[in-house]
Amino acid sequence: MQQLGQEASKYITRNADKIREDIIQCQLKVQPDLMERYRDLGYEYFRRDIIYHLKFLSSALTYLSKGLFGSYIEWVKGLLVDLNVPMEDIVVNFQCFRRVFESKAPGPLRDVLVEFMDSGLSLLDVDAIEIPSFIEGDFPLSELATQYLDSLLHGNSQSANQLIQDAVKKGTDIRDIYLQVLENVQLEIGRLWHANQLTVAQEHYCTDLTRRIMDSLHSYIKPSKRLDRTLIASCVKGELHELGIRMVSDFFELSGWNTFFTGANTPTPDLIQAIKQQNADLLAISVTIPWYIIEAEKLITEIRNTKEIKDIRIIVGGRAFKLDPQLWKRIGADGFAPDAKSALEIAEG
Ligand code: B12
Repeated sequence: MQQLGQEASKYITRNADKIREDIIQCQLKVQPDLMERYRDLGYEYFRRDIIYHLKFLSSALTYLSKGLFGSYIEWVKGLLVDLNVPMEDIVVNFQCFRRVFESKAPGPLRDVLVEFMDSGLSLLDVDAIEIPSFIEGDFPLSELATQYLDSLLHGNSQSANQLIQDAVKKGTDIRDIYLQVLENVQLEIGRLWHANQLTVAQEHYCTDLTRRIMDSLHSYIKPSKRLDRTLIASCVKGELHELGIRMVSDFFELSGWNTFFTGANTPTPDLIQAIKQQNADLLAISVTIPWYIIEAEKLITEIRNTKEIKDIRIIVGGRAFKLDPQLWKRIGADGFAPDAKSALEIAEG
């Protein structure tokens, strides 16, 4: 069955352009006014989005994970509705995916593709669940998180920075600032962007400031003991979300580990070379966008086939693995943790 999913995934990747044209033809038959309603730019986005949907579907099929595809459908539905795309257009679009697969996909792949589309379509019927705010929760630093976000959204970098520096000087643990303030505020920024309440420029501004504040906090990392253990922390090839794995790396450093943080978009051969050179004990890999899970799997396979480093312990994490909690096992990792604190716990436990 897993092999069928992988073949269906390859079929989509190889034929994406043709499948897209068939889906568009199907949708134009049902909604002939679509091109006129969307105008040039809207129509371009509509065409582009079909490729995005196919990429997410393809990565979910690789791991036969309806959970991964379902979470994408819920996410994309919320995104498009908030951008004022009529629900009917979204439903017809995904119905056309189903129709095209049913009529054109080769025999054995057809069933699995139709099954995945049916599971996705069933979620379009359900009312969108409103994602609650990440900073209004009942946690000790929620007020600081609210003030910090407020400063960011007003473009007041000095006040944002001052809030964090004051909290550290008052003795607040950097780890609490990372997880309760910086992580939650990043997730809140993502939520606001998804709800069309924040622009990409604002997100970039906030993320960059948070990254710079993390840089400034680095000077406070003074572990009470030094361990003779080395962590390599990295994102896979293509993956640009690096704040989370940076937090993981800093947590290990605070606990006395030597850390070698390579950050975003690290090419596999270079990472393998780094593992050898650093004589690392542990590799932490981060994936946020599901279509890069395959890169993590390829990396792990290559490490297991490389004599000098084949026994290194590998843990994975990041948003993609949280969407389907069983996924880490299927790609051959040794462990998974949902946040930086538990990453350290599984490594040292
Ligand atoms: C900032 C951001 C970006 C920045 C990243 C910059 C940077 N330097 O990191 C940029 C602008 C590059 C970006 C790009 C994109 N993004 Co973006 N981005 C975000 C945002 C708003 C915040 C991410 C973040 O900083 N999180 C905070 C960190 C601390 O959390 P974390 O990564 O989960 O890490 C914690 C744990 O997961 C864990 N962990 C992390 N790694 C590891 C590893 C191990 C081993 C372990 C054990 C634990 C662990 O520990 C961390 C700390 O506790 C999210 C929103 C969200 N909900 O995630 C969207 C989001 C992830 N992005 C999204 C999208 C769609 C994209 C783009 C595809 C957009 C586009 N059309 O181009 C691109 C893809 C780029 C790419 N190739 O990777 C979507 C993904 C939707 C989906 N269905 O998958 C999100 C969810 C936005 C949204 N709400 O819709 N993005």
